[in-house]
Amino acid sequence: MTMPIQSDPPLDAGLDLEAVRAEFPVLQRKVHGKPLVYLDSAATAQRPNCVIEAVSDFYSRYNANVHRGVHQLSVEASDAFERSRERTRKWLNAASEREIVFTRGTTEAINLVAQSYLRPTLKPGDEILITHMEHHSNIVPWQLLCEQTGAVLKVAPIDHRGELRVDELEALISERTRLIGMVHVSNALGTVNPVAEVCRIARERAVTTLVDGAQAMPHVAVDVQALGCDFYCFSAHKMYGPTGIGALYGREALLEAMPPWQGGGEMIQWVSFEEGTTFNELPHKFEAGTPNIAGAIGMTAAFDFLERTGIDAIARHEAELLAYATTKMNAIDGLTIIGTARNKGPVVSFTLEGAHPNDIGTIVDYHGVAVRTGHHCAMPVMQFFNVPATARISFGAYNSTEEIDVFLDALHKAREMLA
Ligand code: 7TS
Repeated sequence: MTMPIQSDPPLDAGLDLEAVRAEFPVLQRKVHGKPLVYLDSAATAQRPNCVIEAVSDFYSRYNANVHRGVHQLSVEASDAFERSRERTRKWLNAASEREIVFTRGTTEAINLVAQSYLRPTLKPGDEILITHMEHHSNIVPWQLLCEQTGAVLKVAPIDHRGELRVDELEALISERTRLIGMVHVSNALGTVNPVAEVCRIARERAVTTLVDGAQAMPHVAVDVQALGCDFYCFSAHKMYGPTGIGALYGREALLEAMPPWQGGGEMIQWVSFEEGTTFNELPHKFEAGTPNIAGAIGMTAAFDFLERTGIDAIARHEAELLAYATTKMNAIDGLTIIGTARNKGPVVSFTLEGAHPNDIGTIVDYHGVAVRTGHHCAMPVMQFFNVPATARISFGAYNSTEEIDVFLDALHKAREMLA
C-alpha cells in the first residue's frame, strides 16, 4: 500500500496531489538511493504520462511531415499540429490562430521579434526599454540589435524586494522608445510583474510591448487580450510539455507587417529565380522548415494536463508551498531570501552565510534533492543584489510540503558540513 502524501498545513482541496504525482513517472525514481525530490521546475518541469504518450503515439502511429503530403499520415500529422495551434490560441485567449507562431521556445520568440519586428525600422538613437530582472534571453537579443542598428538599451530599475519600479519605468519612456520588454514572472526572484499596468502605460505612449511568459505559463492563467500586450512568448518545457517547442503570440496587425525572419520551405507561396519569392500567409510566414511536430503535439497534451488539473488549483497549491517554504527558510540563521516581492511565483532564491550555492546544490543532491544554483541566466539580478550566485528551489504542481521538509533537512546537513 502506498502512503498518502501528508500535507501540513492542509493544501488546497482543489488539487489531488497524490493523483497529480501519479501522473509523473520520473517521481518514482531514486537519486543516490533517495526518492527524487525535484525542486527545479523553473529550469524545466517534469512531464506527465499524457505528454510522454502523445509524443510516443505520434511517432508510433502517424509520424509524417506536415502541410505537404496528401497521404493519410501527413493529413493526420498536419491536423494534430494545427490542433496544437488552436489549443495555444485558446489558452492565451488570442483573437486568431494567425497570431500564434510556433518557435523553439521563449528565446527564439524574442529573437524573432528583435530581428523581424524591430530591426527593419530601428534607427540609431531609438530606444528599447527592459527591466533589471530579465533573463538573458530578454537582454542579449536587444543588445545584439542595438549593436546592429545604433539603438540604445535602457533598463528600468528594481527595488530591494525585487519589484519593478513602475514609476521609474514610466519616466524612462521617451519619444524614441520603440519597445518595452518585460518578464511576466522572474525566474531568479519569483517577482510577478504588473504586466497589464505596464502595457496600459505603454499603449498610452504608443509603445509596443513584449512579455516573456516563460515562468508564468505553468503557474497563472494568461489572457493576452486582458494583459493588453503586443507580443507574448513562452516555452512548453516549463509547463510540463516537450523541449524545443513554444510559441510567439503577436498581434495580427504587427505580424502581418513584419518581414519573414528565416527563409526556407513552408514559409513561401511562390519561389522563382525570375520573379522572386512571395511569402506564405500568417503564421506560416514565420515557420521556415520542418517544425517540431512531435513537440507541438506534446504541447497540446501539456495544455490538457493544465486544464484537467486546473491552473487556479495549481496556483493555489504552489502559493501554499511558497508560503510554507518561505516561513521555514526565514527562520534559518544566516539564510537570506533574494527576492521578496509581495506578489511572487513559486520560486525561492537564497544565499546561506559561509556556504557557496554550488556546494549547497551538490550536497542536497546526495539527499535526492534537485535544486538549481548559479546566476540563473540573470546576471544583472545577481549584480543588483551583490551576490555571485544563489541557490534556488522552485515548485510545480507535483511538489509537497513533505518534500520541502526533505530539502530543509538536507540543507541543514549541508550547512553542518560546510561550517
Ligand atoms: N525567460 C525566463 C523568465 C526564463 O526563466 C527562461 C529559462 C527563459 C526565458 C528561456 O527559456 P528557453 O526555454 O527559451 O530556454 N529559465 C531557466 C531557469 O530559470 N533555469 O534554467 C532555465
